[in-house]
Amino acid sequence: MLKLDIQLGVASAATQIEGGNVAHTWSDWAQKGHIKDGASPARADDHWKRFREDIDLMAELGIRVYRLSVEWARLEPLQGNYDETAAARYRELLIYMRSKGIAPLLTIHHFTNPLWFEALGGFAEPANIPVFLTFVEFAVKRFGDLVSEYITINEPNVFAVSGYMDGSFPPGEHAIPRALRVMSVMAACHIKAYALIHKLRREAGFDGTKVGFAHHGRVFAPKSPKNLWHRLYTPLVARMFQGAVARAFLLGKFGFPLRRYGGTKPGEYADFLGLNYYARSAVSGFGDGVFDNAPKNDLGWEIYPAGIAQCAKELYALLPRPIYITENGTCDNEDSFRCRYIYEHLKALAESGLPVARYCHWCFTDNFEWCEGESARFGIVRVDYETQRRTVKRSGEFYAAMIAHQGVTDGMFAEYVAPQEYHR
Ligand code: IFM
Repeated sequence: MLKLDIQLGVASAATQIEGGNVAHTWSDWAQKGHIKDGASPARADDHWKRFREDIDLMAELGIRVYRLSVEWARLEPLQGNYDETAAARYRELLIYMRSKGIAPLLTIHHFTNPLWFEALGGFAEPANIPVFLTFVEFAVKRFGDLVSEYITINEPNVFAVSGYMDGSFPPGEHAIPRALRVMSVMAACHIKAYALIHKLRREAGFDGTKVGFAHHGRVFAPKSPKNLWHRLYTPLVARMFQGAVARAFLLGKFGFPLRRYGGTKPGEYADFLGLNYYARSAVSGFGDGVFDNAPKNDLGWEIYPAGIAQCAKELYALLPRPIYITENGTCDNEDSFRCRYIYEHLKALAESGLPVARYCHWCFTDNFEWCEGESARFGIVRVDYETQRRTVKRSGEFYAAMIAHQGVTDGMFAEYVAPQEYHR
């Protein structure tokens, strides 16, 4: 029996599930033909209209915590021009989930910018820090009575590297200094948003506020341990991709290769450590690699369960706070190894001795997976995009059973985990 003292929830992001024509960077990116299967976030899971059905399904599976995000471009379609009807709909969603006993963990920024913000230079422009904060203030004023836990920004390193270094995300740039500047500006946004959210909720008479960010952590290892260059590159890549970002966001310390913007000060800027963990990278230079014989998911990412505890430990060494796994999951289009994946990652956490309070599985429903479109399935609930029919997968049944039993019984292990194997 694997006993779990970890609250099990699920995660999602607005652009990936809501659907609808919204003037943001990802609808624009899709229109420009950058999505591999030609999909668009305009379809996704139609969750904007079907949220009750999705929340009902979560409640049926016993889920009690849901990490969701708001779509900035929907709430502020033009700068300073807020859509109160959209805000009212998010309130309906939040009220509905709370009525089903599901607590929200609300992400304010998850990869997508309104087009007007992008035109101002987005997060590459330090002058835009107050623009982001104005939106944070709007969100907390509208939803603060319903939400006590916030993630300011999701995966700033992935956002910056994919958008400004490898060019796979909008705006599709290829310049390392720009990527570093974006991470630095986002860190300033987070630090200021951390203080602002606490202040606004305190002034409104609410307590229990918790604020953090969702860090994308990977394990980096030299592709060939005998190769000197691989060994030298490994700590450098780890620092540039994640180590420096974590220090900046959590502690307000800006060392190489980041810079301080916005007059922030060193301090402690997280009430929990949010970690999104997926894979290990084999390092042979800049860029992403995989080990030859490693188990891999359907996108070719290595499956390396021990890494989730390793990354959590690194964050905890920087700032000892309760750990929230804000994402962990895998692209398994046939749902043929997801139960084993979940089991092994949770086991690594349970055995780590770290204070892991929460685990939000990515994702609840299959959804629009950015550049991969609809063809990469991460959900424990299958979505037929044509009919929008939802079907709980075997991994969804397993997840519900883990919640009901607060762990994995020997019978569950034999039924769901033991028969599954990873591809190589
Ligand atoms: O779908 C994404 C999510 O938006 C951010 N973290 C990684 C997930 C899987 O790629």
